Amino acid sequence: MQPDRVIIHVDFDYFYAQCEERENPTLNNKPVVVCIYSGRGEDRGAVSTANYIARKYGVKSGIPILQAKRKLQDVDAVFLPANFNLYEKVSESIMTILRSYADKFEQVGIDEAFLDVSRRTNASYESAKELAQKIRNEILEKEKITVSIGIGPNKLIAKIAAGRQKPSGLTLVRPEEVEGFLAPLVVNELLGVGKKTTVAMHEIGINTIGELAELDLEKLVKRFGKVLGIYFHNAANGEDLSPVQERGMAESISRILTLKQDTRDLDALLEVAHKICDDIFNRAGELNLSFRTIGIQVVFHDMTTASRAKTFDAPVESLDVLKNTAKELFEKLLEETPKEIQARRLGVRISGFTAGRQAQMHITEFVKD
Ligand code: DCP
Ligand code: CA
Ligand code: CA
Repeated sequence: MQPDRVIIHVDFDYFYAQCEERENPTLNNKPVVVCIYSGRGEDRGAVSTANYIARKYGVKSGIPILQAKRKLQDVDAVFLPANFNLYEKVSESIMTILRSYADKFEQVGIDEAFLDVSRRTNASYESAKELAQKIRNEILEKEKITVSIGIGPNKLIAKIAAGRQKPSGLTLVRPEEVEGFLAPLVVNELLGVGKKTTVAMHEIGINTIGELAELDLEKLVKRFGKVLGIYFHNAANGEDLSPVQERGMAESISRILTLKQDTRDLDALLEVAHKICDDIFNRAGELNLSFRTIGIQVVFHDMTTASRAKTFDAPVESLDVLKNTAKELFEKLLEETPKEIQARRLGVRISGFTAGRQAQMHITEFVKD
């Protein structure tokens, strides 16, 4: 049997919007909406996230910017374009703080992480709670960002707990409380239960995690297949053995952008592609990664996609090589697609990483056990 574990999950509150508030105090007490503009005309694009004041008006991630503007038309709201460099910088600083509190650490995306604190707390939930408060205070003091924290016997419970009392929440679920904690929650609180699965579960009369937990495993397997059926059964019963583990080096760095208009003009494509090249080359430099593979990707106006790549024997050292290779690849790709098909979006990707000296040191630093 696995020894008792204590896992902490941390999720930063309304993260992109909170970064903007931190940088600009005049935003205080106003609805703040962070937007990802598509570049195809004013106000076209989607809401990335919004602060909690804006959420009261129904603004949330993923809705069109225009819809958000309508919802907030009578109030003094602020709409800002996403500034990813800022969010990445803040995220990195907070992750460094979090890592220092963990026996084992796992970052998930830009604003979440798991900390296995079993050893340093002696598997005590009381000391885990104190630790969580310390973590929260340090992040607030040093980075001026509020986070929500969940504590539980595994990653599944810790993550659900962190989402229960946002913002600035701290939710503790001891092993003996797991069943009662999960039972009343709706099934889509479980990771992997999306819209379709929720509907499928409603069809067999399942609404809550408690109901799912009581359902015969055989019935679940019949309906969802062996792998998913067993997963749902275990998850609904609060069981999750997955370890907290440091994620390896990124496999690739890429960016994709939408063209101002559909085109197959090479210069128009390269204008955007070179911007992306600058970006990803810098990012690889920051991470001290050398790459050997350069790839391009195009989404055409009919939503078909195509990609091409080239791998070098030795690491690519210069931005010029990256840009020239991207150019070659786009040229070839255009030649090989029918004349009437126009490009709409394009991306550049680098991969085949080898770590520079500094990055290697960084990686061994992570291995604490
Ligand atoms: N994000 C995005 N588009 C989405 C969802 C999220 O661009 N459809 C970005 C913006 C968010 C960040 O990812 O700030 C983190 O996503 P979360 O789902 O954790 O949402 P928030 O941190 O914004 O809010 P919450 O306080 O609910 O965690
Ligand atoms: Ca968040
Ligand atoms: Ca998140």
